[in-house]
Amino acid sequence: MNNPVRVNSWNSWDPLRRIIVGRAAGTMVQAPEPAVFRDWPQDGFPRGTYGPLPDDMVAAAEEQLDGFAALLRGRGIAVDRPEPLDFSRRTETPEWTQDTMFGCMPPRDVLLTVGSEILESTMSYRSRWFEYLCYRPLLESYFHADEAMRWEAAPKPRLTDASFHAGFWDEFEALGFDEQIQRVRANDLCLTEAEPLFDAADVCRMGKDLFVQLSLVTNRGGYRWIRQHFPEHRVHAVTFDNTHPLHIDATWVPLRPGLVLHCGERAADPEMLGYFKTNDWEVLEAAAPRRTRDDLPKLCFCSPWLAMNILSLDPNTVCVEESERDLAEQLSGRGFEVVPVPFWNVAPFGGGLHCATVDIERDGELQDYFPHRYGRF
Ligand code: ABU
Repeated sequence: MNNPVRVNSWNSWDPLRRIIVGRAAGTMVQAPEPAVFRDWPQDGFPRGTYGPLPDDMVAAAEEQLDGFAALLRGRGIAVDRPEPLDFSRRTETPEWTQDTMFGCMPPRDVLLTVGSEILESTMSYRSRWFEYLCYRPLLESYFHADEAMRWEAAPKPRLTDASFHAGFWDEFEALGFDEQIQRVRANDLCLTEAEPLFDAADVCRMGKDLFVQLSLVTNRGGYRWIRQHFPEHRVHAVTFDNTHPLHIDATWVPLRPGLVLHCGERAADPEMLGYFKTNDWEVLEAAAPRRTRDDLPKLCFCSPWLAMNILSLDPNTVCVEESERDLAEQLSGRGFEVVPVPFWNVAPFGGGLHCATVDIERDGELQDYFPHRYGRF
């Protein structure tokens, strides 16, 4: 590790000094399991089938990930990379067996940095239960290099059948939009409340406030666990009008104090909007993505709103996928330097520029950006 390590990050916009960038190698269309629905007959993976993503797709994604890492290094940011496992291996605990793992492209899902702490999330897929191991060499090295680093792990979940609603996907996919949204708002989705479950990417860090999206991979117990774990923070459970909520980082994206980017198709709860407005935050509706659902890369399980999954290098500089020119223009118009990064080849491996990274060090200290209360917030 070249630069001295100091784990410190309270939000997603302070000047970035060190980051982890994921890897695509070995990523699988994972074997069936209760929380995951995959059905891509046109791309060689009809429901129930699984296997490695094709070599040409891996090579194209690795090229973009390496290019992004080089770009960040060129700007003086230290970049660390995880160590992939053999994700095609069967894994098991005493309570279940899973035929494959997934991959390690999206570190954002697994690790949450809050101040000097890095927290390993529970994860909610059996195929991702062991993914933390890809990051252990880095976490060990940070722990040895930085005396002040706090290394935490949420309770490893059991993920027995009791953690999932049997038959959820067939029942849910047959519902209309309004019924699906009602279920999302009630967090009556795939996960039961048998145990706390969350992915780190459902947490939006804004200084003293942490916003936790209840989603397909984060339940109320997960939110409660996070709230209890960070007693000095205000931790809020939030939902949006998104029929398939999976991580908050293509829905609600803070850019700098006073400005948050919002996906207009995924309406926020009025009380949440009131909280932001009362505290003088502008909620900016993001420009529509250039891609539609029909021209997403094959085997992509994210939506076109991955366009919004941007990475801030500092409060005035954002990395945006290079073909998303409307969003780039919108942000340039707000005074941002926009750094274009080719990245759509990475999407089938689990996300965009924010998903593919996790902040380890940013300048700055803990600040309160929301001095005024509003409703339940
Ligand atoms: N973590 C990526 C979320 C993608 C989406 O909302 O479509």
